[in-house]
Amino acid sequence: MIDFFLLIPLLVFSAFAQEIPDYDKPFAPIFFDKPSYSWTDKVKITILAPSWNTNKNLIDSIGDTESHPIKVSTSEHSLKPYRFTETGVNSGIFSAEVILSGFLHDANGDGNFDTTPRTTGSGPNNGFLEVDRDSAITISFEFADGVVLTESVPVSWNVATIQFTNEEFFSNEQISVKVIDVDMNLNPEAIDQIPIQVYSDSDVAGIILDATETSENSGVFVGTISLSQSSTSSGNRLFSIPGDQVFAKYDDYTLPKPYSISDNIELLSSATIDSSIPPIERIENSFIKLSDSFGNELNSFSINNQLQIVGTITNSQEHKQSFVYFFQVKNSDDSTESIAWIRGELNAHQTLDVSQSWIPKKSGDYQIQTYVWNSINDPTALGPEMSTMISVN
Ligand SMILES: [Ca+2]
Ligand SMILES: [Ca+2]
Ligand SMILES: [Ca+2]
Ligand SMILES: [Ca+2]
Repeated sequence: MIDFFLLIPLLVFSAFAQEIPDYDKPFAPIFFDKPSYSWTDKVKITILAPSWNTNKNLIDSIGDTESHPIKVSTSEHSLKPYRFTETGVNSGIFSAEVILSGFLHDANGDGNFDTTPRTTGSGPNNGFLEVDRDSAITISFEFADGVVLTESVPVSWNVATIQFTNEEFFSNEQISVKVIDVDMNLNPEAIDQIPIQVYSDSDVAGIILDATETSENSGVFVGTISLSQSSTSSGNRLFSIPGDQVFAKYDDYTLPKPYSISDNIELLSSATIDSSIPPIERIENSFIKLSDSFGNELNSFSINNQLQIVGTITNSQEHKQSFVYFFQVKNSDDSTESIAWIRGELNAHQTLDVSQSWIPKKSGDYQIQTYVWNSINDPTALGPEMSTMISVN
């Protein structure tokens, strides 16, 4: 029963459209698959024309006759007659495709044109049509004698967007950047590529990455790189160390009004690179050793005798690390008797002995502590704290 009720209005609608066009409220059964197009897009057009379904058992065609032609045109170029074919033997719906072929233009700034403008084809899927940057595609169909249906859709360029997939990456992660520029879908039936410059604070020249279209007709481009802390940039590998900003730059040479056709703009995205090693594991802080000024290990301690507090630190990372190393002595009241620090930088995997002298002035028990921070102003611990107790007589 439900099917029956749905069928009735459709038949009435079709009959109305076929016989008595209402010119105050024009019947325009021509549809485009997008509200606007770029200069090298594929345009899919659908026309509802049930009265042209002349054979319920065959795929019918429309538009390819001299008496009732379909014209696909811009203000400068046109394809006529252009054949549309029925989507099913009894659908009454007709469709066709036209690929826009743009105009001569260098779309990526390399000095060469990237398009092959041409106007050719007779439908339903083989047509190419030249278009300008600011244009429109118009379909006109002599639907019945003296009744011409038309529908237009705008063509323009678009400002691209560029973005890293995250705001922050770990240094051992793959890093992806995405550019959306539908104007660079230069061939809607093949995967296109665009160049993106990717660089870091540590390598400002960086690399040129070929970003690949996600599908034949998407206009969305993704490129992926890896980072190295120890090797120079090459291919899809960028030299960058934790703490760097990385940047991706895309030049859009296909800009809409009010830009001129020859303008280009630079679009930039940035992200932060964080070490994949947690801060507390970046520097290995070894046990404290206590010695006299000749380096001999001490087991007993007495007033007014200088002792050396000796620590050993190792950089666990593939890159340089600056640090501040603290020596602190506390008495049995937990008050600080002495504090000193050393500022420095460790190369990748470098081990360093650090020492500080101290002369006990009073007998008693003392706690000696060492710890390592990122900097005086950034008390992020880069390694575990070490502690030992001594008795001074
Ligand atoms: Ca048919
Ligand atoms: Ca070019
Ligand atoms: Ca493409
Ligand atoms: Ca563009």
